[in-house]
Amino acid sequence: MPTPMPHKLVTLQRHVIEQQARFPSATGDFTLMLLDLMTAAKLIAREVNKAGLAEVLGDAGHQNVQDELVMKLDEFAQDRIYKAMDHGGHLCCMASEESAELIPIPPEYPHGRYVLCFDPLDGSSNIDANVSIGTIFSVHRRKSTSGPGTLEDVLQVGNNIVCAGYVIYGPSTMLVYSTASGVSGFTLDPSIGEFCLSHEDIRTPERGKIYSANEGNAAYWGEADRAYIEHLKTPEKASGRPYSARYIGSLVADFHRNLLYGGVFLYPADRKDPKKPQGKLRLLYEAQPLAFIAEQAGGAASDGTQRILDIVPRTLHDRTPLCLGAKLDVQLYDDFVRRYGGR
Ligand code: AHM
Ligand code: MG
Repeated sequence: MPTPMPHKLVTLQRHVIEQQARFPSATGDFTLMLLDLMTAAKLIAREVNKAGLAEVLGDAGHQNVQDELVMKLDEFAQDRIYKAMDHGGHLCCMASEESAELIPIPPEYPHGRYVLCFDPLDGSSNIDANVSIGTIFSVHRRKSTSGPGTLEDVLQVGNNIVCAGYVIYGPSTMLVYSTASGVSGFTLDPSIGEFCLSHEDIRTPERGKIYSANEGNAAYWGEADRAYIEHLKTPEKASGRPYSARYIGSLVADFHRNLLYGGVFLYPADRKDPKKPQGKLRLLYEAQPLAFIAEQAGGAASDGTQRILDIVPRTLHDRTPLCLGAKLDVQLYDDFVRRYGGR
């Protein structure tokens, strides 16, 4: 039986071009940049999909700036995004979870108006077990006026994001993005090599029914975090039914499921690693972009004391506690943090 067609066929390319038409003064720069990124996503999807067959599984034999083991596919994804984005003339610099320093645009190429921050392959510790993983990205307008991009261009508050999204490499590959007018999801049709609109105007439920947290770390959490999760698990407290626990340990996959079904993701500050008192997740490459998507879909994101999008990054690899997902569940988390006098 032929695959049923959606009621209208819209490719990502067309969608991005149509979004651009909303801004009469747009030069097309931004559109072309997103299309370059889309190409990189397709290359990564191709490699991830054949990961078990090719010699691409396993670690690359060294650690990154975060002291985490780098996988071969991390390096592949980093390289493809860099090579797709370095010469288009749209970016003034990039920053990646896998690079200790700012990534400059080579001097022989023009420097553009935008900054790209990305996590090339999030959840990569899951790669060898064939679990869904993802790429996360955000785009800011540069602050400096010309020439190579600077730290000031990258260390911007999330409120300045002009576009953010993620690609999830799962049973199918999906790209979900927002340019601050709602959230749209596209599924890659591998037979034609196109991302096609499959999830129009994604809205997340106001209250969820799922919680996602690495409860194995609860002994290292603060009291507010423990009490909050306990609350969600207690039927009498959690509006009559306990929340279901779902934790893949791959942020994009956990976030994507919760976005569609309704839920809250929590990675609190913990005392497991004295070098990482703010928890594990990175503000620029994970928290900010997903907070932007969550808010655009009607959800919320907080560190317990403030909106993630209000936090000003101080360094390229700042970490932040993260509560992300359904609006009422995130508000409740903030209430717990207040009630317990802090995290
Ligand atoms: P990574 O960027 O090195 O892949 O680490 C981030 C990942 C997230 O995808 C996930 O939410 C988290 O680490 C899981 O951490 P933990 O194993 O501590 O639960
Ligand atoms: Mg990551």
